[in-house]
Formats: sequence, structure tokens, C-alpha cells
Amino acid sequence: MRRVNLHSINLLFLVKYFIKLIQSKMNRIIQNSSILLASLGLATLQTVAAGTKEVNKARPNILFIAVDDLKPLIRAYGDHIAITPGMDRLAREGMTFQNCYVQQAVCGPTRASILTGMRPDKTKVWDLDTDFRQVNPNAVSIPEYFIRNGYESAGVGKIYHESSIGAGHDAPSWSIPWVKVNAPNYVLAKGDEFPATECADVPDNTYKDGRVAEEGIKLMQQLKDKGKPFMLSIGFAKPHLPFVAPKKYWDLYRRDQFKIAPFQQKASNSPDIAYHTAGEIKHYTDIPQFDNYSENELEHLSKEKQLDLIHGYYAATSYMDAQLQKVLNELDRLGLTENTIVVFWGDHGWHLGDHGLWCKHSNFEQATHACFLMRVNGMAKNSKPSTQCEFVDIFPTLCELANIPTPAYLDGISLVPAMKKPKVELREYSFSQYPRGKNMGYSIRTKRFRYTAWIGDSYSAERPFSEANIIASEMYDYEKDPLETKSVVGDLQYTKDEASMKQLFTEAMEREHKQYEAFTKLANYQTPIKKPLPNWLKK
Ligand SMILES: [Ca+2]
Repeated sequence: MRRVNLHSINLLFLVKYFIKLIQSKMNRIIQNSSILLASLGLATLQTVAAGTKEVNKARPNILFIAVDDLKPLIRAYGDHIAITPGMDRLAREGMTFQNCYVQQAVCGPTRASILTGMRPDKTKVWDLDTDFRQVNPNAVSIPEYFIRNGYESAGVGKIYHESSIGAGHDAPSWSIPWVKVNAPNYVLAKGDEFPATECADVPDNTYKDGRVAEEGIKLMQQLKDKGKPFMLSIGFAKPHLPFVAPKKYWDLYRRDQFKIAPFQQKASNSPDIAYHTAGEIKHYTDIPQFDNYSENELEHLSKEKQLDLIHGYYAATSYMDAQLQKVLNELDRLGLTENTIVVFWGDHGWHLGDHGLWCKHSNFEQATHACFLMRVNGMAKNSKPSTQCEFVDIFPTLCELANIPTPAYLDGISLVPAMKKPKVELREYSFSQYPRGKNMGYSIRTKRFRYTAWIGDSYSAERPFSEANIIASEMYDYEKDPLETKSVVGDLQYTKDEASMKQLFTEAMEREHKQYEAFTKLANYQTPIKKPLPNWLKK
């Protein structure tokens, strides 16, 4: 049996009280609630283990759907080319968070942040190889936390980034073994060919996502039979490269519907460090190899190739969406729709040629702006909350919706107030980051501006922030320049705006450092909670 710290149980009520008090009284300052709680000595990581005894029978199930590399290129975000009835349904019956931003635009770090509710400087997952549990043995994932609170947890497909997570796709996250799905990446490619796109006339379950949906449906039936509240995590692989989809999804579109990105250059007055050379897409054998970033992307990729990639991205998105529909239909068929919260997220955005960039790996709008939908029975339908938000907000939001205590050290805030009133603004800005070698670019996005500063010398929030360490900065005005064609840093017309964005940025960086310090001072931070391997992983 898990040891429960009785002291923590008593403190739990105080923690809940403080969270509610802070949530009701503060907007902007609410982001610092974890510092307050931690500094009052009320928060310990073992608080997380408390509150597991009483399970509210009315607790909702959670269907947690992760999608790899899906940018907000769907109707709910204003795109009218995409044919995605599944996501359209979720948007119609639920909420589309218009201004959700990722913590770091690449799989491993963004998923570690979502699943732990902590930003990358706390998880210390900035790459594709680090397991958050190795550096933060006491961190608790969302599904693990829900298991501790009386839920069954099952998963299939990519929830975590697979090269940065332990055995069993993070064994502590599942009360029922996670299901691995194997499928070929291609059916037409020969030998050493790894093209960036494939269009083959095959059934859905030829490729991975068709099989992920089938396994997800089986798990849903199994979970229903258990009769306990459940969290079912389903991870779809598309539209991640290669853009492979059965022919019928390619046929939903005509090539002449698409246009290449209108601005394929470097933004004027922006630092070189903001850019990369599209290393990921160059793994594919039909993509020309180029060493340097170019001021003119057409030098690298012809218009025809770009259109093929864009068409492929849409086809792969529609293919994934069709699998989503199967899962939602099964939820209906089993009578689970009413009592199941659906959380649907794409792990980060994607550059489809803007700024001459492909893939993710940046602090620009196209990489950081994320697709995030939720459907909650009894809450507003077809709602479009406008608040700035971040993926670290998912964890506390689910805690509030499921009526279980929110761990005090989380970096995010509950979005429930914005779910009730879609015009409520809970954050003044969203916070993202992306590293380049030993430099880290931190970025804040308000409704109108983005300000990004790059800090050298392997900086992280572990150290106090100093403006003197900034090696480059950039700022964009989305009201006048939605394509980020010029950085307005130093522009005399923006002197006042730049000063206020810099001030917000400094506040954000100071907050990050304080939260880091508070977190590391928590009573149990240095003492890992020993978690035995579940039986299904023992030999
Ligand atoms: Ca991804």
C-alpha cells in the first residue's frame, strides 16, 4: 500500500482553500500561486499522493488525445481548406482555445511539460533523450496522478516522446498496460527510399493511426467494463512526417487549392539565432540537402515540392481526423459521451515554409501556436475562449474538472474560468522557449506582440535572470504584421511597446526563477518516492 502522509492530507484542504482564494482574486498574479503556496511551506510533493481514498462516483472519465505535429490548421482556427469533421465536431460541441501556446516546440519537451504540468526549466527536458523521471524522480504525470485519485488509466500510441521515456511508455502512468502499435511507415517506398510523402490506395489500418484507433476502441470497452472512472490516452502519429495517408484522404483536396507560404524570408532586423536549417525534413530522401539557412526558401525547395508537402500535411491531418471520429463514435455507442471529458491537443505547431522554415524547433508563431480543444458535458458549446494559455494549464484544469486536488507546485493555472466565460482573460501572456546550442530563447506572447530574448551561457531558470545576459532579442506586432516579416526591436515607433514588453519579460523570467527555487525547496524534492514496478512489467 502507498504510504499517505497524514500531515499532507490536513494540509490538502488548506492548499485547496488557498488555490480557490487566489483563483478568485487574481488574474495575472495567479500565475505565481505555486510560489506563494510553496513559500508558505504548505506544498509538498507528497500532497500529490493524498486525497486518494474517497472517490467521487460522479467523477468524469477523461479521453486524452495527443496528436503529433498538428498545427491549428482547421476550421475552428479559421482555416477553410481542411476537411476534418472529427475536430469540427469537437469544436462545435466543446471549446476551441484560440490562443494556446506550447512550452517548447518539439515533441519530448512539450509532452514532458504537458504531462507533468511543469515548464521545461523544471522538467529539464529540453531535448529528445531526457526522461523527466531521471531528473525529477518525484514528478508526477497526469495519468499517474489520476490513478492515485482512484482512476483507471490506459493508453495507446504516442503519449510521451518515445526516446525520452522509460519502460512501458512510462510505467507509472498506466494501471492497465500501455499498448504499443506497430505499422509500416510506407507501403510503396522501396529499399533506401524514405520520401516525405506517400499516397497509396490502402485501408486506414494499413498505417499506424488506423490501428491506434482500433486499439483505443478496445481499451475503451475494457475500461467501461471496469466500472471505475477512467483516463484513456490515445496518441495519433499523423500529421507528423512523413506525410503518409491513404489515397482517399489525398483525394479530399485538389493541389490547386493550396498556396505556398507568402513570406519565405528572414524577418528584417531579426537575429540569425531565431532560425534553423530544417534538419528534420532533410532526413527524407526526396528533400534536397542544404547546409545553410537561405534568404529565399525557393532555392531549397521548389514550388512544386512545397505544394506536395502542404497537400500531404492536409491529407495526413484528414486521415488522423477520420480515426478521431471512430473513437468519438465509439464513445457515443458505449453511452460514455455524457460523462467523458475530451481533451484534444496537437503537441506543437509547424512551419510549412513560412520564414523559409520547415518543421518546428523555433519560437515563431507557427511553431508555438497550438491546437487545443476540449469538450465537457454541461459547459458551453461552440465556444472560443480567447485567453492566452499554455499547455502547462491542462493539468490543473483537469484536476478542477474532475474535482480532485490540484498539486501546488504545478506551473499552470486552471482554465475553467475561461471555459465558463470565454471572454475572461486569465493570463497577460503565454510563455514559450526554445534552445539553440548553449543559448535559450524565451518568448512571451501577448494578444498583440511577441517578445523573444536569447540568453547565452547555458542559462536556465535555475539561475537568477539578468538582462545583461541577453545576447539577442526580437519583437513582432501581430496587429500590423501577422506574418512576422520584421522585428520592431529598436524601432522608434515602438519604443513604449518595447519597454512594456521587456518589463513583462523580466517579470516572467524572475517568476520562473522563483518558481524553480520554491520547487526545489519542497520537502520531498530530494527524496524520491519509491515506486515499485507494476506487476505487468516484472519478469
Ligand atoms: Ca511532435
